[in-house]
Amino acid sequence: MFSKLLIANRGEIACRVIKTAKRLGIATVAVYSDADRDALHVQLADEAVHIGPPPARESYLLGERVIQAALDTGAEAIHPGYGFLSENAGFARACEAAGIVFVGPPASAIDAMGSKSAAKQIMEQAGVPLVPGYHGDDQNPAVLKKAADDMGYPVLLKATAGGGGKGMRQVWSAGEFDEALAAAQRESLAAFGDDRMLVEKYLTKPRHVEVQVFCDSHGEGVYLAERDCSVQRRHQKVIEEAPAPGMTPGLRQQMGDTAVQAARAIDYAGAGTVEFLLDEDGSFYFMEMNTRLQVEHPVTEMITGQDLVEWQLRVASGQALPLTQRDITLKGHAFEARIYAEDAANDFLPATGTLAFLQPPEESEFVRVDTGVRQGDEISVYYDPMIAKLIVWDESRERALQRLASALAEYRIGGTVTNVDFLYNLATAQPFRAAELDTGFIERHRALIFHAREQDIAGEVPLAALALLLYRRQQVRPRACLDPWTPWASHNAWRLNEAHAQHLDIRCHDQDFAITADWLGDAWRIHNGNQSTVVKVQLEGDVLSFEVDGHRQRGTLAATGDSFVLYLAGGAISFNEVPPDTGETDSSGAAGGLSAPMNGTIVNLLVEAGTAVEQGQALLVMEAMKMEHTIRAPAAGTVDGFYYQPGELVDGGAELVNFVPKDSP
Ligand code: MV4
Repeated sequence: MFSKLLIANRGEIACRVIKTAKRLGIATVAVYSDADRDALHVQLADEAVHIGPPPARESYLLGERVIQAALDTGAEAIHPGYGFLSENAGFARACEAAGIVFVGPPASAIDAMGSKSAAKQIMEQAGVPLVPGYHGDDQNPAVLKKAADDMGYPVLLKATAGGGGKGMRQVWSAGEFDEALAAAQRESLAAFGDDRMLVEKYLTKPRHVEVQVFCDSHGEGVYLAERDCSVQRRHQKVIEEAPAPGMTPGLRQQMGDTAVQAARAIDYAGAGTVEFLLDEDGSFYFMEMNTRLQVEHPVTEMITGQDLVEWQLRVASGQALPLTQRDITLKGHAFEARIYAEDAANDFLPATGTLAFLQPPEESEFVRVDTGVRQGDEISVYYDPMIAKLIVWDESRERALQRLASALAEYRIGGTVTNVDFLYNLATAQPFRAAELDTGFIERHRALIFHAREQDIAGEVPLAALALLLYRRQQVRPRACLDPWTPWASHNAWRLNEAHAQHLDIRCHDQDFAITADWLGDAWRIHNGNQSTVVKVQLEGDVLSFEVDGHRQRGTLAATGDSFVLYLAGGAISFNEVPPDTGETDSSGAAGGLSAPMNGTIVNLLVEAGTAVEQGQALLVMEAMKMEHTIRAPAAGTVDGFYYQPGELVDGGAELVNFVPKDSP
């Protein structure tokens, strides 16, 4: 076994690999970019090597720097995690050439699976079932049309050079084939520089079921059951589970043996995943093989009781597989939900910001949180905005799903927008509970999943106001006051000849509430308009215990700047104090500058300073989260100037443009 391992990755997977390495007594070396100088994976590793500026292409993707770091620190092996260099055959070869073990499959296996169409041809020769279709080199439209007619409609046109859902087009009848083919070829040529097509029978409600395989260097290969990853959005997995609902032992063995057969076809070693499309009639077809440890591997670990990173390290060091096929037993059911800083209500726009408040659910034998961030960390613009993977297990799917819903309800994150509410809606949607899974699930149940939580504003605002009031008092707790009885130290709003009343103006969901809180001696009467509520409250640390008419509940207040989120049993309520009206223009850009929606880089200024512009006219382009954002004029007016030049980094909220509306005085 290795004595020192370098992890060529960052975030949760780097932390996860380090955890297993430590447990095995293996010293660990992390690599980090400027943006990750204080990251959790750097803190967890025994050593760490700086490898470059934040952009991955200038740091984590520079194989030679990673290898040099391993050589400089005496690491005998490199674990690539997933993404980055994990499926880069050239990097695997470079490790080998440097005398360093690449914890993964042979470079030849990575190459073999790198091209989707070549992979299909290899699998076809190995007797692995493919979706009925035409994968030939003859691209004569008449040949493609005949193949479609022979297999029957609907068919799916797939760009040979495509993948991950890109370059696919459904054709529902012979009459529309020619036009669809021409369009698909044009799109493929534009996207991939290659217009070759394959034609497949279109499976209208398939499931994405993938099999975890493991092969050692002694010719042994096993499968560790399957995972259902059908719930995807734009080909990104959202929630994964193991085992696949409705799987029978017979079908599991059939798919497992086929997956191992696929691995053997390319002399595989290490952890691999064979992805299948599972049709409604139980037939299954090879889709692709991933030559890395998958993001969702923890659900397999939870039902098999195996540590797949330990298996990887043992196999990479030449050991035999820890278990034979008959030794692998399954117990219970597991789910994984990917917690992201993204705005589900805004087409999942990636979000950035500081994790000013981060309170994951408590971990136990039932709940596991794999994360690479801590409270106070920044969600960077340079990398995938994953906050954590929430993994749950229990003895049945129903109980595991209940745990998932509870754990999501307890996941408290303040400072950036997240997809937690979206995941909660998904996990509690009746069709999901009924395991009515197929790759179209999210699209089909949009209304169920994308609804905003019914907010009981009237019931929650009084609690929010009280939480704020107590929070404020905590903030002004007297410093080492010499006289504990001084009236200045009292916080019960006592006033001479006046009721003990406190006033708060809070804004919640664009509504303003003028709240008065009267201290009654053992409780508060909260006046909200013509409603009043008597609330008993206790503050223990950052946990508030409320009681209203005998109903008691706990809440946690997250303060991020002058914004607040009160997390209650039934959900969260966001609010802030209404700023006093100082007569200044608001910062929404109606006057003064326009602010950056998130951290990013200025790409291009589209107008000259001093230019008169129309409302909606594009003024500049910035890049963030690998996406371009156009900043537009909020009204007709004049651009007096820009505060940043192309290439400059800007923080979220920074004013970018000095804009003067047309009708301003
Ligand atoms: C299909 C299909 C239906 N019929 N092939 C999407 C990306 C790539 N992995 C293959 N994909 C599909 N191929 C045939 N003949 C439906 C999909 C598909 C899909 C597959 C797995 C997971 C999610 C998906 C989402 C949309 C479409």
